[in-house]
Amino acid sequence: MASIKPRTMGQQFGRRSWAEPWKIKMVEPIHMISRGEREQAIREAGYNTFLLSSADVYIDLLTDSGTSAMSDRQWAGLMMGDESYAGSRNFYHLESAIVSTYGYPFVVPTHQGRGAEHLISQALIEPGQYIPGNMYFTTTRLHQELAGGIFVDVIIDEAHNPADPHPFKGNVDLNKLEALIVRVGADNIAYVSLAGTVNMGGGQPVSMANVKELRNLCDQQGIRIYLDATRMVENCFFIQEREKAYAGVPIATILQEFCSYTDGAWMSAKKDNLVNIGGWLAVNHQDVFDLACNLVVVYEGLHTYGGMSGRDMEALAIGIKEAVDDDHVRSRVEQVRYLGCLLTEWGVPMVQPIGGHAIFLDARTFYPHIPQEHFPAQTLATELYLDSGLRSMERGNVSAGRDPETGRNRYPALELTRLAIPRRVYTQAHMDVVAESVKAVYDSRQDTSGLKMVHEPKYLRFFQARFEPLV
Ligand code: P70
Repeated sequence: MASIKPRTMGQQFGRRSWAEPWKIKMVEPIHMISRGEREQAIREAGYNTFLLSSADVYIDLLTDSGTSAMSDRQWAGLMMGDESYAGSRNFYHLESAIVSTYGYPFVVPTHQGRGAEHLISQALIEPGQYIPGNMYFTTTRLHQELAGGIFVDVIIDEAHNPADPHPFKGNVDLNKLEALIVRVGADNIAYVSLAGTVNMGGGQPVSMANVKELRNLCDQQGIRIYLDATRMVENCFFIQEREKAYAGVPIATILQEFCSYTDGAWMSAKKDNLVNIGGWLAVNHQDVFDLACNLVVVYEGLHTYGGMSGRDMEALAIGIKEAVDDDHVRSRVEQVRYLGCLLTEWGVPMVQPIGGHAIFLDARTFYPHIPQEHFPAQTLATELYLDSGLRSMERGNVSAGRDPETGRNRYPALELTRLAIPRRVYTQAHMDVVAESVKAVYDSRQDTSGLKMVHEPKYLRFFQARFEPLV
């Protein structure tokens, strides 16, 4: 024992340690089932982690969506629900939280992010129009396509290379956007679909400089910009960290400025906004608001609840304010980075730089002997579950689905397995257990072979597809 010299996190990084700005008041027991039980569970789930029962999962990094821990204030807010059908006071709290935090004057609540994507897509896209964006997101693109639109990826090339260290891999390539405008004409572009951070690219941020330039170009062309603000708070942390002019500027101020360069935003409140369910659309223009308000009553509910209960809206209004606290955002992103730094140090291939909400393992480099049609990222998710009951998610060619025109499989450059960290839920010790499990699976990578798909749903196939081992 004498030779062991324990070192705190702060000592390892040559600074004083800091910790999460909260303490734990209530706990939820978790435990790891046996290897034999895990083998049976993943077989019965068709080797798809979406089809596992959560009782069979030990550490759940499937998603950071709706899985965060609410604060005592948010739980208190649940008791203050005004469940009136129309004009609930909780809606007005929510509206004012969104207006004062994000800056858009017109707010429409929805049951979750894809509800808002549906409204904006149906309101603004004419069949045959183009929607350029900084990489696709599954549900976002599907709603754009269902409205008759054609998504075009205009993210910078660096975003498609997992090893490229560019600090703002979410940036729009303005040359690609200009080329599209020249090719199809500004009138045939419904709007620019901008996401901060970029989920499918590894949680990578967009810089303030880039959104300003984008605004200039779009102003010249008369094109509007709508923002997927789902993880925009995390994006602002990277701006604060990496763009000199924003060092020391509060996250809340950076967020206001970024949003001011866009015409509106849709939100999955299940992420940044720290609630288990909820979403919203908020816009600058009365005409878009009127369209969305009309659609919301068809698909979600009245425009003063949009699919949420009064108590949900109260918890969300409080979550929005907590989400922009600088200490909270730092501890959230730095926890992800802690896990990422361990794995990087051990040579595990993953998307660099480490993103805001998750570690994205590079499954192609991890398993160079498994071709993409045998689903290396899906295979890696299976192996992690078998090793430790750790649940992750495929973000590769299963997620990319098929081209709606040709019916052919899309083979994206990025074949990733995502370990998404819920906010305010797991400790540093959980991260250590996760890191050691990934390392164990990496060390035995030669013994692994791929999967074949035996059931393929038409839409968003990754949620319900079933697989079998090749051998
Ligand atoms: C995830 C979740 C949801 C999401 C998102 C961005 C950038 C919109 C939404 C939709 C849940 C998910 C969704 C599809 C496939 C896998 C997982 N992302 N924009 O885990 O919001 O789920 O509330 O309808 O990340 O990344 P919602």
